[in-house]
Amino acid sequence: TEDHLHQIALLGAPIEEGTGRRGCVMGPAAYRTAGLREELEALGFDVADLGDAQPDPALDVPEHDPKLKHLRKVAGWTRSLARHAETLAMGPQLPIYMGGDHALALGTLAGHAAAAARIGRPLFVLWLDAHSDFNTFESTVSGNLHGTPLAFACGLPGFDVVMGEPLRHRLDPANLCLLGLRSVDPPERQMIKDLGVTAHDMRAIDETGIARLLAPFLERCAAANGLLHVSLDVDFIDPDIAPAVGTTVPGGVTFREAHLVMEMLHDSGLVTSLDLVELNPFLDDRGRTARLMVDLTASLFGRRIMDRPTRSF
Ligand code: HAR
Ligand code: MN
Ligand code: MN
Ligand code: MN
Repeated sequence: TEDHLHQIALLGAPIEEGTGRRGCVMGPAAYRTAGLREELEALGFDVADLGDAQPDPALDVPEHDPKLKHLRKVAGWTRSLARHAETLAMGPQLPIYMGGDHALALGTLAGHAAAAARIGRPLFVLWLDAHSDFNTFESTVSGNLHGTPLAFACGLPGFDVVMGEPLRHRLDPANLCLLGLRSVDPPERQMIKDLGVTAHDMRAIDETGIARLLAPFLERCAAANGLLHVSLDVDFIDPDIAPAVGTTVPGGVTFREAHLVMEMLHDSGLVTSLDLVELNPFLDDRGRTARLMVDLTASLFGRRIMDRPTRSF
């Protein structure tokens, strides 16, 4: 299509304070080592590596909160990434955020929601994850803030301290789709139900097939002329083939299911931004998870086995 993006910007977001475990700080370097830029260039894209973002100081936020781990650091990252994301979303490049743990989505979702409001198109979000990441500051038991970005983005109360002001633009829960779930906390389950969020767990994938679950969401996004932000958590994929993540959950999607999602996303022509999150290279097995994430990204940007008509979802 006319507004199809041929330019990609890579932005590193080496945040690891949202998890209970160190190592995600090495994520952006691992994507570079695994050749993310080169693979995208081989697909014909003009790729600019913008280097790594830095967190804001966020000195108004308490450094030590008894319940919420590294709140100041996470707030600083959120503010910085929200700004970067809003700017990138208004420009000609399609941004890929190289994490970094999933708390980086507090920032990217805020930024892309703000940009969508400026552009005047609805923001849709596809959340590929074993976890629902729908905890609030009230409901979180672990205090790990990578478990909160969707609750924050949907405008649930209690998060004002993160931005230092109320969230300006929230994500409409009707435009959100969670896929790959197999670890959902009871309060998250209730929140998802109350908000009417589309959430497909692994059982639904087993029974229905991943393509049949994804297609209606893409149709809705296309019909609404939506912008589509994809957030790919490493633990979406089965830990047998993607071990480099701190929060492995058995029973994840297969190699082909993951690639099929990416291939359908490519064919849809809808994706306007992408998070690659939770890669912990310290836990990897000879770089295989980093390479798998690069290969999945390549599928999303058009690497294919055989030619297909576009919009075949
Ligand atoms: N629900 C749990 C919590 O809030 C686990 C969250 C883990 N999240 C991620 N990202 N690894 O999806 O603590
Ligand atoms: Mn073009
Ligand atoms: Mn996650
Ligand atoms: Mn997860």
